[in-house]
Amino acid sequence: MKQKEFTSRLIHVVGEEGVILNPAEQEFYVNDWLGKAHGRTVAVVRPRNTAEVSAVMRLCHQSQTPVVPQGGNTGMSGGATPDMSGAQVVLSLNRMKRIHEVDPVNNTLTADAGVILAEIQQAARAVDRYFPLSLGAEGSCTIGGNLATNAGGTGVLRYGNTRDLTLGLEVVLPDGRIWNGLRGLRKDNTGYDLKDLFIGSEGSLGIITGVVLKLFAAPAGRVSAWVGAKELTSVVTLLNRLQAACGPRLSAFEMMSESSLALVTRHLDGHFSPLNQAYPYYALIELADTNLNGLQEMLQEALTSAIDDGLIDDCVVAMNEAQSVSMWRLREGISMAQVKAGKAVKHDIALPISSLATFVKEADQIVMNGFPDLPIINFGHIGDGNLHYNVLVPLDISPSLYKETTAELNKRIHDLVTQFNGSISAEHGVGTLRRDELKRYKSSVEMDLMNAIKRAIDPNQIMNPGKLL
Ligand code: FAD
Ligand code: 2HG
Ligand code: ZN
Repeated sequence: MKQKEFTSRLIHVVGEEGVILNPAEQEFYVNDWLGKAHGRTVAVVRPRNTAEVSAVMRLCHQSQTPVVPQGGNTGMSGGATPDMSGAQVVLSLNRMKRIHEVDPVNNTLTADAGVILAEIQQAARAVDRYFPLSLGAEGSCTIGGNLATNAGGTGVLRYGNTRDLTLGLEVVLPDGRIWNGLRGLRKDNTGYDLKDLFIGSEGSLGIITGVVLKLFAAPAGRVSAWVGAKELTSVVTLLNRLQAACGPRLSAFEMMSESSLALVTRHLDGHFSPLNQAYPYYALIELADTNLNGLQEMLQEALTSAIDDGLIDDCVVAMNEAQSVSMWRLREGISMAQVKAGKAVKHDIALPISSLATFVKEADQIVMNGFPDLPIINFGHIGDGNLHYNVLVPLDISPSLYKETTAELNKRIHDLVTQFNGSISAEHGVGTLRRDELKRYKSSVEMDLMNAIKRAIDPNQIMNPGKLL
């Protein structure tokens, strides 16, 4: 099919305003948030509903046109960016924004995949329920993108990741057929769990068009605290103590190294720092409950005893929501501060919590020996064992040296992750960023099974080619 005929058939399906052909208007869709992935596209197509997605996919199936699904385009692994060929279609879900049902009795919410995560959270709050997925990009990422990457964020410690929050799915397959699995059931043993195949598949198997999500009782509020410690191992011990003392009230436990906080204060947040003195490690801790009585005292008491025992060095408990918000702003600012400060070589890794401190000691040694001038930006969701162990490279580094440094750092850090039985992709996904490394670190049996699933569902390989596999 000629390009002109193809684009006019796209317009026939979704209307003029649903197809972007002008390269200047395509700019947002062909570059990623980090400014690292760039591509070109034959057209950006923005269907309004599942029937239109299905018609677009039928057309792409017929013409063998590769499709790159895109939600909010906040991903960090290059998964939503087309390649440079100009032959791929970007299928954006950003006009599929309806919340169809909020059911406070079944504790479920049914929505289109293009709904922004913050709007899902808001719709749950409106019926006095809670949707716990929370991450720095929540004002612009979509729930479909969250499912496609099995996003993590700060609530995983208590509520699990996106997979754990999903009950049902609707997916348009590569040939345009629609699988309606929009069931709000907590038990359904009728064969293979197909929804779990699509969650985390990064657009490589089909287009997620609708979701049924779990809702939870709304917490009455939260109490936050900021802790300073000399050793990472003390921070991990504090996590265990708080889990024992506070049980499910412990709703977040984030760690930041001094260099991560310094980056935020230098590039974003003036000189605000919750403690008077600097420490090598900080933790941002949050308790939440449906009943706030005694919550602040519980946190205060646990932290005071940790100071008395010499486990941590200092702490401050937020006295109100505004203080909580300022603490969280520091934590959530680290990604943007990295973009401003340099080019981060990112390692989004998961480790057994018991190995975190030893891993970091060894990794720090590797970086300090091999790359003594590069700052380590180490932070993350250590309550669930997820570190963002990043190394900052100057903005003006030459492309060839950047490539060489990235390859060397990735190899050394990811080899170490593997020695500790960890994962080289905890929450951001594989995309193009980790695709080649995946083969190195996954067994051939796992790769064979994944390739067999890909061939079974997408035999013509039109779904997000070059990503993940
Ligand atoms: P996109 O970036 O548009 O796409 C991501 C991938 O999903 C691509 O492979 C794309 O092809 C595929 N995809 C998107 N929509 C669909 C669909 N409907 N059907 C099929 N495939 C689809 N991530 C975390 O996990 N935890 C964090 O704490 C976190 N913090 C972040 C903070 C900042 C400041 C930023 C910029 C990003 C952060 N991220 C985090 C990464 C990112 O926000 C998440 O990966 C998010 O889930 C991506 O959603 P999106 O809608 O932007 O997806
Ligand atoms: C976070 O936890 C995100 O803030 C982004 O996952 C991590 O910028 C990063 O490396
Ligand atoms: Zn993260």
